[in-house]
Amino acid sequence: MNTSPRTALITGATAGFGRAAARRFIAAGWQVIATGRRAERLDALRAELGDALHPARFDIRDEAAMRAALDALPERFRGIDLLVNNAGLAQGTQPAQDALLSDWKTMIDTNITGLVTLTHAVLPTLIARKGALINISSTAATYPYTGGNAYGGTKAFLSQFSLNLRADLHGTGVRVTAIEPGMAETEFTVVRTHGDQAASDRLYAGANPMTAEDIAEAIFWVATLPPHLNVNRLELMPTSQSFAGFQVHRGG
Ligand code: NDP
Ligand code: 8X3
Repeated sequence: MNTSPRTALITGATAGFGRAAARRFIAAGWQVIATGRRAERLDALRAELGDALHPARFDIRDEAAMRAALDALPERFRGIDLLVNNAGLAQGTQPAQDALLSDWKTMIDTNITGLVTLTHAVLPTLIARKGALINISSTAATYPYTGGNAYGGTKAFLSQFSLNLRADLHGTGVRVTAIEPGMAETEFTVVRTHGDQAASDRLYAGANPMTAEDIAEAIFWVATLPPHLNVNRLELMPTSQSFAGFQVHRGG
């Protein structure tokens, strides 16, 4: 990365980690291209953060819209030093045998296909600028749980994709990191449950989960390390969360 990188493209900046990261980077003097589908959220962020923020509204599953948004970047936002692949979601909490195939396809299209499409488009710029790529994976990439099924699969892809990118980008100076958070309170669970705010409130109640700002700080720390340092993967959990044992079914 250049010694003073200036422009970050942060996907999924209309909520949660992405919005907190946009605020964190702009507070530190960066420019941010903020993406997401909700125009009113992007407009509000632009009003809050000023002209250091360029809103780019597109659905990450829509390749033509993504390419149009990249083509339409104002000149001063074109030199992307940092891509934060954050946009993503879980859909459903049911075990695989009860899950909706449409939910699985939504997660794969968003968390994998959209993400690799954008990464492929931005890589030449990152290489030219010796930039950095931060992928927001999850503890679900490593630790299976009932109902994690396709979501965990998409995040495992992302963690492994990150390590393989490191190998391919060897010698280019481009840094690649997978950040793997555990439980953090954002809109994630409302989205996962198709709008059940009460279920989201129950999950986080009394658990003292991580916050969007915690993860934004981790993203910012990784991005601003000296250029000779690469964090390959960074796993974070709230202190209140840890590991359970294997489950055993008895009785045939
Ligand atoms: P939020 O639901 O709060 O934010 C998700 C963001 O992703 C929104 O800005 C949303 O924007 C964007 N997004 C979702 N789908 C699309 C799409 N099709 N096109 C464009 N943007 C999209 O969740 P978080 O901030 O918690 O999640 C951010 C990332 O962190 C995700 O990849 C998630 O899997 C991961 N993560 C979350 C954890 C948690 O416990 N919260 C833990 C570990 C990882 P919009 O709806 O406006 O399009
Ligand atoms: C989100 C964390 O545990 O809900 O990636 O899968 S978890």
